[in-house]
Amino acid sequence: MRIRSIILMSFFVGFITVNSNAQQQEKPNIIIIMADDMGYGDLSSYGSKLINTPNLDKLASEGIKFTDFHSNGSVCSPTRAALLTGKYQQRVGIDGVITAKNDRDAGLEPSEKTFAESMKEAGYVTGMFGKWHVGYQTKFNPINQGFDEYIGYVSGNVDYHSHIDQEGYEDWWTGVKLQKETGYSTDLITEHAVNFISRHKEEPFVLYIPHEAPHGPFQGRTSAPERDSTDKGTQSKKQLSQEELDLVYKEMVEVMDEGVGKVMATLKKLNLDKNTFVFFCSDNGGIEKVGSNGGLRGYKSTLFEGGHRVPAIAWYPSKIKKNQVNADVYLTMDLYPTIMDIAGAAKPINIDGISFKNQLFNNKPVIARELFWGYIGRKAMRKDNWKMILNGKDAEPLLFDLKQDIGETTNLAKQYPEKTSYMSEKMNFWEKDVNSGK
Ligand SMILES: [Ca+2]
Repeated sequence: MRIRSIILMSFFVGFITVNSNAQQQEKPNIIIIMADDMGYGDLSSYGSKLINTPNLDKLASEGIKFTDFHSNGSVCSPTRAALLTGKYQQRVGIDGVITAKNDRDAGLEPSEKTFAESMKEAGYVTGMFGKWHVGYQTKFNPINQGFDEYIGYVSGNVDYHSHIDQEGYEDWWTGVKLQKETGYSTDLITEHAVNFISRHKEEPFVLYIPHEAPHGPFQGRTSAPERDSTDKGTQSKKQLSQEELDLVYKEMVEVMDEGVGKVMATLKKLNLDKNTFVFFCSDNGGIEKVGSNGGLRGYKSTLFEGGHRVPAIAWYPSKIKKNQVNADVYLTMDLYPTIMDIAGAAKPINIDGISFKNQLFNNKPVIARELFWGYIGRKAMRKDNWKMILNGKDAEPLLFDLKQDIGETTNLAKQYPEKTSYMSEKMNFWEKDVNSGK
């Protein structure tokens, strides 16, 4: 009887030990890195011949490179609202850019539950360093949306050196307090991210690193500041030649890539690299005058692929097999439920995104979905390889077969009237649905 108890006891002790290790493994660290306005062709691993991005390329070769990942918006604020809430941004009233000039009272409502709030409930410490762009007022600050720590700027872009926004306001915050720092914003963002990882190495963390690069103003590490607080914001005052612009843009992406390398080296040094999921993507497509959208049609702010098909990389060597190329269609809003799923936390309810953990870890086929984009009166829809765009109420419908025509050159709307009318109807229904709560 006694021997039996001892055996039973050792079994339970063993079970508890194993269980506690498993618990630790069940809570991996999560890092989301987001580039700003970086085009589909701006990384070496996505075909850039000009820009060298060895650190992001390494993440891709050690994990998954996505070829059909999309930002929710074709401009900044909408994509960030979708990332934070897991919903189509129209549902939370952020269909367009929250501008430094006209929208100083607007923002993502504090009542919206962000991924940071959900991850906090799941036992994570949460940090964010970089660009917010979903509200200027204190009530909208990241600190009041679930982030334990925040350093960065709340507008769409700041001078990389003076940290002044487009309207001449100081815009560099520690939490809800304006606090000046000296340095190139990309380097400061990296420095704070690395510091956060070091300080929280003993507990599960979520780290959101929304970089400024390579959004304008186009400034490198040694460029002179262009804005001061008396300046009501003429962006990029200094006129750069195309060649100078290309070189500074290259530097901006490469400094960000260097920062990704520092974050990854920190994970390795602290022995966190086996238990950290890292996801990288851009918040919308590249702009017209610099960088590359890799041959896609359109640019930032359009609903052609160049406006929203973006580079994206997933890395988690202990769970994700290396050297994969994934051609499934995902949107930024899918990241929220995915990281909750990876964390083993309860799935958020009433959202539009889906978890793609099983596709990442187990190569399960993705469920077929109809997906939508909208931007100030224009809308687009994706169903399988078909993409439809309505550039305004009375505009001629555009229908493309992306499998044959990724450059969206041949409008097939007249050849496929049934498909065109089905998709038009779906888009109208979607538009009504996402705007119904307002
Ligand atoms: Ca952007």
